[in-house]
Amino acid sequence: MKTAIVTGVGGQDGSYLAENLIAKGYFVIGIDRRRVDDPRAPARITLAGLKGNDSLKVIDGDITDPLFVTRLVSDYRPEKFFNLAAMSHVGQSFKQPTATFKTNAVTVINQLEAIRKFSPETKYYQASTSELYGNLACPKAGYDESHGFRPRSPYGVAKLAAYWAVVNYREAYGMFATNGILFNHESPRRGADFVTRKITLGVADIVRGKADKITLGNIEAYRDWGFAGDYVEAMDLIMDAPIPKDYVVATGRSYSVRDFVIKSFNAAGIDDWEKYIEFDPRFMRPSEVPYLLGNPSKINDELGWKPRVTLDGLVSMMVKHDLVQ
Ligand code: G4F
Repeated sequence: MKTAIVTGVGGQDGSYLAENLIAKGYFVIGIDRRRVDDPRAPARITLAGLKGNDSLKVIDGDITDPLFVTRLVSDYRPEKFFNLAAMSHVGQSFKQPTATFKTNAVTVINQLEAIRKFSPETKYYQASTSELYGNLACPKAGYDESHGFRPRSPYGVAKLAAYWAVVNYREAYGMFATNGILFNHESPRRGADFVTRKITLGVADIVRGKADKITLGNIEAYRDWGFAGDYVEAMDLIMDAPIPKDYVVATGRSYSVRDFVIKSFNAAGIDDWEKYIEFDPRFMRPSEVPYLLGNPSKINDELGWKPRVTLDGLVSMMVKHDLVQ
């Protein structure tokens, strides 16, 4: 049986990827940080559909511990290693810059080194990000793989170091190591502190009379938002490619946070959305990424990947889900 390790298995992407790999016949070893046994904890919810599945083994472990990682790689010598665990909240990274660097950069080097030493045939996927581009002038067709980087947060800086570590191990040691440069991807499993889910949960609370406002920061930022379920398919296509390369994964369309707000209220049948939105400077970032648009031509041409869900489809899926919670 083919084996894959997925770090961050309890998160949005990890849970979709685990489902996807299991459906393809993989035995998945999912790494999750030990947490109190709270049935509402995100990992318990996202993995609920896989409960009791013999093809999933969840191991509690801390990816910042190099000995844990080394033992994991040498014990299982998996066919694929997907590194999805991270300190993934950009705003929060300003408050924890060194912890973010340890989790998002140093651990990647530890994982690559463990694979180089103990399982050089293992293919490695790093969850890289559109945050690398920062605030450069975005080409009309969107950022692609040949574009330079200029991160704007401790999160982006750490992910940039990890990006280059992956490229370096590929070039120096001939390892199958890749970066998926994913633009924003969302779903009903998205954490409530990311803007899309905060909005759809807020809309649902307003409809039910449990809240009368949603407080947000910069609603003029633009993002290229796709559906996380589509993006995990891209991850595995990248790992099955004949040659290890880095790929942009995006929809090729960018919308503002304001657009997402309007669409979410409209999906719940509310037109006068403005009276429900309040500005709160606490949600502003010391430096912002104002505009992100990805150009997915390379993954489309070389690997045949295309997103299936549109932004309207995504908004409707998330609002519907949150209305019945
Ligand atoms: O939803 P966000 O927090 O996502 P962000 O910062 O774009 O990062 C996400 O996507 C990246 C890929 O590009 C990933 F690498 C990263 O791990 C994460 O998944 O914020 C989106 C935009 C930002 O411009 C933010 O300033 O929404 C703006 N925003 C406005 N009000 C807010 C809020 N963001 C959050 N989280 N909360 C607000 O109240």
